[in-house]
Amino acid sequence: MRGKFKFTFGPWNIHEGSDPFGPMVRKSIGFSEKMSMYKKLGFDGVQFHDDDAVPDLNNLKPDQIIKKAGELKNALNDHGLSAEFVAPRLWEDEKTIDGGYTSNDVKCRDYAISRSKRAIDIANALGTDLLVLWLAREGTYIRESKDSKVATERIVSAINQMLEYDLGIRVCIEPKPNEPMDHTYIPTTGHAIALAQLCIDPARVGVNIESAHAILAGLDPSDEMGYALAFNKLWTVHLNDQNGLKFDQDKSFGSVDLRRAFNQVRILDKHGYGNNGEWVGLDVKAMRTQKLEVSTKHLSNSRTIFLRLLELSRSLDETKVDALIAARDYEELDLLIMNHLLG
Ligand code: 3MF
Ligand code: MG
Repeated sequence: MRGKFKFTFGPWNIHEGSDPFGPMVRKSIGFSEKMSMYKKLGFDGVQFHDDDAVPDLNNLKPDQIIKKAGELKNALNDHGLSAEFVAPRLWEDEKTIDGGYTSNDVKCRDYAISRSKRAIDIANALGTDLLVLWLAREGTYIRESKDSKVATERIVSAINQMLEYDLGIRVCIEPKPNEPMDHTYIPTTGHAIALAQLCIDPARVGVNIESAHAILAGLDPSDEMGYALAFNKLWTVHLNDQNGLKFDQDKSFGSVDLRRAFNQVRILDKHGYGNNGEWVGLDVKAMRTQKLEVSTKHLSNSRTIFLRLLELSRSLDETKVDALIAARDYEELDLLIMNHLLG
C-alpha cells in the first residue's frame, strides 16, 4: 500500500534566527499570525510544545490550562488546522537544568512528571492522543554525574506514570544522541523501541524519527525508519537534513544529500506511512541570513522536495530494480538510481 501524506510543523520552525553566538535577526511573529500561514505554505497540522499551546503554563492551575487549550482548539478549527502532538518543553525551566525525569533531585523529577501530565491535558483539549518526548537533558556532561541504569529506570517510571495518568495517550520518543548534552540516554530508534518494552503498556510507546538526529548518531535515517516501521512504531517523523557531524542544523529536507532524502521518502511510501493518520513533520529552520519577508521558504521548499522525491520514488522502474537485485549487480543498480535522480 502506498503512503498518504499530509504535512505539519511546529511554531518554532518560523523563528527569529538567534543562535548560541548571536541574537535574533528577525522580528518575532506571534502564534495567531503564524496560524494563518500554515495553509498557504501547504500544511494542515501543527505540532506544539506545551507552552507554545498555553504560554506561561507554570503559573496556571490545571483547569485554567485546559480552558486555554480549549480556546486554542477553537482557533485551530477556525483555520482548518489539526494539532498533531504536544511535547512538554522540559529543557528550559531552571528545575530541569540537570534533566527532568533523570535529575538527581527528586523535586525536579516530580516537577518534570507533573509538567508532562499538564502536556497530556493540553493534548486532550487539542484533540490529539500523541505526546512527543524529546529527552533533551536526560543525559550527562560527565559519566560520573548519573548512573545510567538508574537513569533508564527513571525514564521508564516517568513514562509509566504518563501511561497510567491517561489510558488513551500514546508516548512518542524523539531520540537524539547529543546536544545539548554530551551524551543522552536514548540516542537512537533502537534504544527508544527497546525502552518501550520495559513500560507497562509497550503498545503505547513509539518513536518520532528526526533525520538529523539519526545522522548525528552516525546512522542512516531511512534505515532507522524501516526499523521502526517493522515494529509498527513510527508514529511521526521530523524530516530535515544535516551536513555531517556538528551541531544540529535542521536544514531543509534533502538540501544536503538528495539520495538520502529520496530513500526516506521511498521507505515511507513503500510501507504505507500515513494510512493510519501519521503526519509528515518537517523540523527545519531558515538560515540566519534570510530576511523576514522570505523566512518561511524552508518550510514550503522542504514540502516541495518531499513531493518531488515522491514522484521519483513512484516512477522508479521497480522491475529493473528487482532484476538487478536478482543478478546481484549492485553497481548497475547504483547507476540506475543515480540516473533516475539526475533525470
Ligand atoms: C531538537 C528538536 C526539537 C524537537 C521538539 C519537539 C526544537 O533537536 O528536534 O525541536 O523536535 O522539541 O519534540
Ligand atoms: Mg525534532
